[in-house]
Parts: sequence; structure tokens; C-alpha cells
Amino acid sequence: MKLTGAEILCQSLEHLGVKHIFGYPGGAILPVYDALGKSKLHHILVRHEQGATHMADGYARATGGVGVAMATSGPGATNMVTGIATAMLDSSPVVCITGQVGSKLLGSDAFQEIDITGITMPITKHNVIVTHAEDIARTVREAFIIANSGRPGPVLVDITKDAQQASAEFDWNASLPKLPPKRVRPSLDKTELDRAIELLNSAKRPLILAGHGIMISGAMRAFEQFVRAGQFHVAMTLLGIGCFPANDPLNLGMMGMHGEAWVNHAIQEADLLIAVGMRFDDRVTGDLRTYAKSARKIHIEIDRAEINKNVKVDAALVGDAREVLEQLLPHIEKKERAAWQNRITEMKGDSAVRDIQSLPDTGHLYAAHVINDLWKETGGDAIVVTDVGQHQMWEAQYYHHNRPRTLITSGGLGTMGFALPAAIGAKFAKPEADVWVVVGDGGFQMTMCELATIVQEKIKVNIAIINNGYLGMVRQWQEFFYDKRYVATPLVAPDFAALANAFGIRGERVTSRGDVTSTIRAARGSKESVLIDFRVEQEDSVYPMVPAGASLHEMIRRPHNPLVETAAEP
Ligand SMILES: Cc1cc2nc3c(=O)[nH]c(=O)nc-3n(C[C@H](O)[C@H](O)[C@H](O)COP(=O)(O)OP(=O)(O)OC[C@H]3O[C@@H](n4cnc5c(N)ncnc54)[C@H](O)[C@@H]3O)c2cc1C
Ligand SMILES: Cc1ncc(C[n+]2csc(CCOP(=O)(O)OP(=O)(O)O)c2C)c(N)n1
Ligand SMILES: [Mg+2]
Repeated sequence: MKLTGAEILCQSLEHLGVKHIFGYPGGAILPVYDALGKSKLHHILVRHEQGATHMADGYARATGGVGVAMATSGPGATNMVTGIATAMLDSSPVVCITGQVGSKLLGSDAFQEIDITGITMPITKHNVIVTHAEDIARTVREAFIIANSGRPGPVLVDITKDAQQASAEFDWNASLPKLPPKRVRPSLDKTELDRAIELLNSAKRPLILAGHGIMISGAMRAFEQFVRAGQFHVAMTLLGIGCFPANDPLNLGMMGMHGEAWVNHAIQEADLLIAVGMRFDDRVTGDLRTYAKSARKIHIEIDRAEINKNVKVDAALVGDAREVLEQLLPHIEKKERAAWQNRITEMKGDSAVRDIQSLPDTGHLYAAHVINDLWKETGGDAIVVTDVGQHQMWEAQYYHHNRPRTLITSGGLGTMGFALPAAIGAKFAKPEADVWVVVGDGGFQMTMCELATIVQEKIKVNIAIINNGYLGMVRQWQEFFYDKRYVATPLVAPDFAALANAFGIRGERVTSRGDVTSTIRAARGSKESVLIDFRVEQEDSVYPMVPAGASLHEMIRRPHNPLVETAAEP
């Protein structure tokens, strides 16, 4: 069957099971849009191409499948860069399709010509320019395989306009990927495996560091069996949250810069760390010279390049987390470790007294209250998509996720503006889910134009703005490390509720703790999207905090009197 390149692209995407494409049109991609109109694919018109990439990313993170974003050449493609980098740093499978000027014009500085494969080389897992219609089906097929195999990541396919317009024979079954033959999975190194088993069974103070790779691998069941078999305690990275139920007594919570104090102390006191699908990010380790000095380390990781990159390990098990855990499982001996358990209980007790939740209602509205109430009111069952900043850390601390892929957040790049579009993507992926955006007043202003996408697509996404009047996380650093010189962090914002109304979305404002639950409940009950502007304490800080470069146990703790000075009302 002879089709145009644009039609071949649309048919190929259908063959690959794609249902939704997040995109924005323009001259160099117009032939594809023309074909899209005749296809079964649902195109979601975004308001900015950055939004399209975050939506595709949110879609991918909510499902584990590939998310697809589309844009025109030049500025359309460059607007995608932040979203592509965000997906790259968090190993998210996104395929971006961009239009490119005609192949004869390449290199001539033609209108809206930009070398997007050159630009995105370091931030894609793979990218490619296609100049012939007959190469489109195979290339797109390869893009999907590469994006979502091994360690996932973004792939960009740049298609010249003439390739979209030319006709070619389309035979899906004949369009086979030309990828290097899949290496036969090397069996685990026997020496490493034996050493790991020996370490696992002889440890007195073991601790698992559970990461995003567990979810990517779909290893949740194998992981749970492994944890139970060894009665290991579990600490999670930010991106690992959800891989093991928060309400399980063996789950200690998040590690790292804003992790729970007892978790960080447990890491420093452990005699064995078992890292599973996590990459020892510097937000997790603090000063590497003093990191977990008394612990031997096992690293279960699919990407060999991660082994001994930041932390030197004693046993490296390179492979898919699920397969490795299944191999280890029969060898794990159940141990009673009363002394270690008692030590952890003791450390937890010490922290609870500082918890803001334990304090009487003083009339102050803390972000922690809002997030904890959101958790209670949604029964912990919502998909929460956060932005970047203090609210992101409070979400990680006060919303207790029991299920995988229910916290979607930008960890590695820490991209402000991620939450609203990523939540839209998650909603398309999981239409039945209760999707909540938890976002700061700063980050919201970066991509708030996507409110219009919500309205145009008639979807329901609830939005909780944690409005502290500051670029709060940066203000916190200025408070702690720059003698409270708040340069460029106080932030003027529009009346968010009125703004929502202007877009055709219901807007609410909450200023007191007593109104939090009822407003959340009403928002959940509403058929339409609701935006709630929570006016929270302006100068609260996230505790604990490991200052950048400090040792993991050197945490700044919440003062015993947590009431903060409230900045005067404007
Ligand atoms: C403001 C801010 C503060 C932060 N504070 C903290 C903090 O306090 N604590 C914290 O934990 N994080 C924090 N982060 C996030 C941090 O920067 C990292 O993004 C996070 O620690 C990475 O978690 P990860 O290693 O589990 O996931 P990723 O970075 O996604 O790494 C996943 C790893 O799993 C591997 N993998 C993938 N697939 C498989 C598979 N099938 N089998 C085995 N392995 C696989 C990958 O190769 C990779 O090495 C913060 C981020 C921001 C923006
Ligand atoms: C695109 C981008 N620019 C700058 C930063 C640096 N940064 C990290 S957190 C933060 C403040 C976020 O403020 P807000 O969205 O209001 O959230 P809050 O910390 O107040 O909860 C900034 C500016 C970033 N992470 N991303
Ligand atoms: Mg803020």
C-alpha cells in the first residue's frame, strides 16, 4: 500500500498502540497534522511545547508505557528541550517527533531550521533525522523499542518535510527494526552473586535503598518477597516512593537531603546497604567521603555505567531488578535483628516529637497540614503530580503512597513547571484516577497556560497551589546560608482563583486549617477541575535538611518551637 510519509507515521503510531499525542503544530510538521486529522489518534493541543513533553512524560510515568510528544521545527523543537532533559534524567520513556525543513534546505539556515538532533544529543537516549518516507515506519518502531528497553529514556525523531510528503510503500510487517542484535542477557557474575548472598545473610544491620528502577522493572512483587524473606528495612529515594507500601512497618520512608532523620541515621549506622534500582544521586548521599562508612554495599542496577560511579560497592549485580531479586530470593535466610529494630524504633521516636503534625492547631496553616489532609481525604489513592520546591518535599514526607506510580515528580533535573502538564498526561493515561497537582506559586506560573488545555480537553485534574508568596526552596537556602538576604525570591502572583475562573475552571482560596478538608472534599466531588489556592505559612522551611555537601547525619532539624515568623501581609 502506497502512503505519504505523514500517513505512514500515523499508521505506525497506531500499530505501536499509541492512543494520545501531545503536540503543537507548525509549518514543518503540517503534513503530519493533516494525516493526524484522518487517523484514530487523539491529538491533545497543548499551549507550549514544553507542556507537550511533560505531558508525554507524565503519561509514561503513570503507565510505564511510552508517551508521545510532537512539535514543529525550530522554536517548536527547542521549546521541547527542557521536557526532554527532564525525561532523560529520570529515565522516562518519551518519544518526541519533530518536523524539520525539507532535506534540500538542511544546513542553509532555512526558515525555522534548527539542528535539533545536535541540540538534544546529550539529553536523549537516541535521536535520529529521517529524510526518506520509506524509513519512517522502521525508525519510529526503533524509537519505541529504544525508549522503553533497558534503562528507559527519551528518543527524538526529526522528520524532514519532504519525507512527510513523499509517498512510499507501507508494510508494517516488513518494517522491521534494524537494531544491533539483542545481546543474550549475560547471567549474573557468579562471584558477585555469591558475595552478595554471603553479605545478605551475615548482615546485622542491613538496609535496602529502594529506587525508581524497581518500578521501571515492574519488580514490586519480587521486591516485596525479598523484603519479607530477609525482614529487611526499606528506605526509598524520592523517585522510589510507591515501590513498597508506605504503611508497611518495614518501610522507613525517604532518605537523603530532606529524608526522614531516622532513615539517614540508619544509613550511616547500617552494616549493609542493598541498593536496588537507584543511582546514589548527590541529594541522596550527601558528602561521599563520610557516606555509610560502616556499611558494605550491594548494587542491583541495569546500567553498568552506574556501578561504582558515585559509591564504590562490594557486590555489583548488573541486570533487571526483578530478575536479580528473583535469583536472590531462594538464598535469603530470615533473621531476627532485635538490636537493629530497637535502634530504629528509638530513632523514630526522637523525630516524632518534632513533627509539625503532632502540634495543636494554632491557627497557622502549614503546607504539611494541607498535604497530610489531602492524603487522608483521598485515602492515599490519588495520583499526585508535584512540581519542584518545598511543596515537593512536603508531599514526599506527608502524603503516604502505598501504590507504585502514584507519585509523579521531577527528581533529577528538578524542573519547575513540570506538575501541571505532567498531571494532564497522567490523567489521559489513567482517566479513572483521582489526579492532583501539588505545585508552588512559582512553578505554577511557569506552565499555567496549560489550564486552557484542561478546559479544551474537558478533563478533570484538581490543582492544589501551595502558595507561600516565595520561591520557597530558594528562600530557605537564603535563610540558612545567605543570612536571610531574600534576593529575587519574594514572588508576586495573580489571584489564582480568579485566574482559574478566567480559564473557565472553578477557583477556591483557603487560608485556615479548618477549611482544608472540606474544600478538598468539595473539589473531589465536583465533576469539573478545581484549583485551590492554599495560602500557607510564608517562611516555613523543610526539615530535616542536609546542607549541600554536608554528611548525611549532619541534618538541620526543625526547631522544637516550630512557629515561624510570618511575613507581614502585603
Ligand atoms: C528539590 C529537590 C530535592 C530532592 N531531595 C531528595 C531527597 O531528599 N531524597 C531523595 O531521595 N531524592 C531527592 N531528590 C531527587 C534526586 O535528585 C534524584 O532524582 C533521586 O534521588 C533519584 O532517585 P532514583 O535513583 O531512585 O531514580 P533514577 O534517577 O530514576 O534512577 C533509577 C536507577 O534505576 C536504574 N534502573 C532502571 N531500570 C532498571 C531495571 N529494570 N532494573 C534495575 N535498575 C534499573 C537506572 O539505571 C537508574 O540508575 C530531590 C530532588 C529535588 C528536585
Ligand atoms: C526551571 C527552574 N528554574 C529554577 C529552579 C530553581 N528552583 C528550585 S526550587 C525553586 C523555588 C520554587 O518555588 P515555588 O514554585 O513557589 O515552590 P516552593 O518552594 O515555594 O514550594 C527554584 C526557583 C528550578 N528548579 N527549575
Ligand atoms: Mg512558593
